[in-house]
Amino acid sequence: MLEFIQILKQRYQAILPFLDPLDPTISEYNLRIEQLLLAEAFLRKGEMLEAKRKQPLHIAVIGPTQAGKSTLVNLLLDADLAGVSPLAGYTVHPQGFVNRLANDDWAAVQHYFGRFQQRAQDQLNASRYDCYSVNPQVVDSARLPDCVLWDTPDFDSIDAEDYQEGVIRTIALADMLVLVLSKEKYADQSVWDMLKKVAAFHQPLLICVNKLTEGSEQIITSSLQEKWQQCRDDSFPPVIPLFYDKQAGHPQLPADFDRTVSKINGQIKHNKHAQYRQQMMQQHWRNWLQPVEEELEAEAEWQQMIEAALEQAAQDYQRDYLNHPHHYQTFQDALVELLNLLELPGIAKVLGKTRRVMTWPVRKVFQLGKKYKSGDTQENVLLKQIGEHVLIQLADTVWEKSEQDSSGNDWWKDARMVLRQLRQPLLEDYEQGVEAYHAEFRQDVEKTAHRLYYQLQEQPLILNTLRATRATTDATALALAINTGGIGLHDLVITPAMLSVTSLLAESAAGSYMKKLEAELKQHQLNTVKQLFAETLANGLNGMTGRMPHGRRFSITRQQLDEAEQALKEKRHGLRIL
Ligand SMILES: Nc1nc2c(ncn2[C@@H]2O[C@H](COP(=O)(O)OP(=O)(O)OP(=O)(O)O)[C@@H](O)[C@H]2O)c(=O)[nH]1
Ligand SMILES: [Mg+2]
Repeated sequence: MLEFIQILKQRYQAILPFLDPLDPTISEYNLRIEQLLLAEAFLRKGEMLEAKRKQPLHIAVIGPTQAGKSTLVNLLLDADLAGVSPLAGYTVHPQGFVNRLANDDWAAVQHYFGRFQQRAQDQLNASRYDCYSVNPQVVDSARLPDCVLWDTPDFDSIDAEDYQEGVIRTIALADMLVLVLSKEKYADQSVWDMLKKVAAFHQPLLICVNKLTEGSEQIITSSLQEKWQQCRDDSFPPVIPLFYDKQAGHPQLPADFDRTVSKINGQIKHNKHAQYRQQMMQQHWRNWLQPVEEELEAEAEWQQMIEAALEQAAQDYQRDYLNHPHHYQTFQDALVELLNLLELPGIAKVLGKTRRVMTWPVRKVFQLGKKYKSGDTQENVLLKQIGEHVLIQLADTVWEKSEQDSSGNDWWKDARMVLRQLRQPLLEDYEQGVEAYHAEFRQDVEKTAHRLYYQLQEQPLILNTLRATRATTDATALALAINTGGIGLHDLVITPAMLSVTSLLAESAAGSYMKKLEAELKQHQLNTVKQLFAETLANGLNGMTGRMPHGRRFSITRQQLDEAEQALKEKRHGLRIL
């Protein structure tokens, strides 16, 4: 699941720059990236908790810039370890400080921070925000329980967006939060936005209001409470006022601070972490995956369109060729071949010629301004037309879809563009495929003739009768009939010479075998043509999605999505056991 969330977040981040700056989806995508950052960190903490080893307490000090976070960290540690400065946005990396823990106790943070690099505190610099430090100097402060105390960057300064991932990672790592507000900053929207965001973590929290002047704490506390109730459902946390100690030069920590912290410590519910994670994931899941679903749906629709177009193409081919009484001639080709095998070459030659002559006018009709190759048979011309028709029809539908597309990911617009580029090479590839098919299928025609011939050899009576048959009409008469248009292609089978052969065959004991062979040849031809469609047209069209501009695609497969959803459900199941 963690991996899936990371991929999803990365895809959103990668797609953002491709969007039009005025596109309203940008703010929506930014929000999702933020939620995914939170989810990723939340899942990381979950992994950490599920590892058998006992984890130390992590406390994160968070707040707007210049609220005095680093100052409070030093105060709690009773040591000046965190950098304090009047420059806004001074702390820009998560920095951990260890109170009474052995190094081994907190070693798991390295794994938790993942791609973030651990550096020495003085090696942290603004050129890389994906770094953090854990100070090796172990302190012994009575103001805190044994823990790692984290100073964090702000979330409201100009550059805050650049280092927000570090803030979120540290917040999710923390078992407890200390929110530092100042008199000036407590009402800032950024504070309440952050509190709303991290509500899903269900961490106990403590609010410290810094830079207070005597007498103002009451008003601020009640204002805080009011604001809290507007943005959070859980109970209002303890508020600790911090007054400035001029003599000491830092705020004064109330004497009972450590007691307040241990009270909050008791509210940590690690056993509910999985449940809270689950709730968060389910709350956003559909929304996060909406553009992914749209992309997958568009892809699935595209697949269906291809399948439907090719199914229609196969039907057209059957209607206009295989089952067409005038156009179908493959089996006659087999019979001509049979005549050759029967050593009736004279008749075979005449019939072969007749066939060629007779297909000429048909070819002429089919040309319709387009130049087909001279060797093209009627079947080839038809197949090429079917291929063209498939591409025209798909391009039209894609164009319509792209005009109506409101999904925001422009899938159909990209598809339209790619299809336009792909159409010509795809068509050329297909036409070559048609010719190759035709040449190769010749072998199947010959095979059929041979099968018929072998069958006849077992029936010498028919064979002899066939051999004895002589063409009763001479070739001149046949040619005359053709030239005067008195004979059609469909009549070929009943030209006198053919008639004697086919009727003899049909009426003989070999008749049903001949019919069976014809049906088989037809079926085989249909399958071969379907395969031709699949290997050329379908392959090319399916491959189109891979050629679409990758930058704007989520490219998450249905399988990845299904597996992630399964993992989400399984977790829920596991929780019931808990
Ligand atoms: N007057 C007054 N100044 C304070 C108090 N607490 C902190 N400061 C000063 O406020 C400035 C900011 O303090 P920091 O602790 O660095 O604040 P921060 O929240 O860590 O700020 P960033 O790291 O920039 O986000 C420093 O100059 C502190 O000395 C206080 O209670 N009163
Ligand atoms: Mg700081």
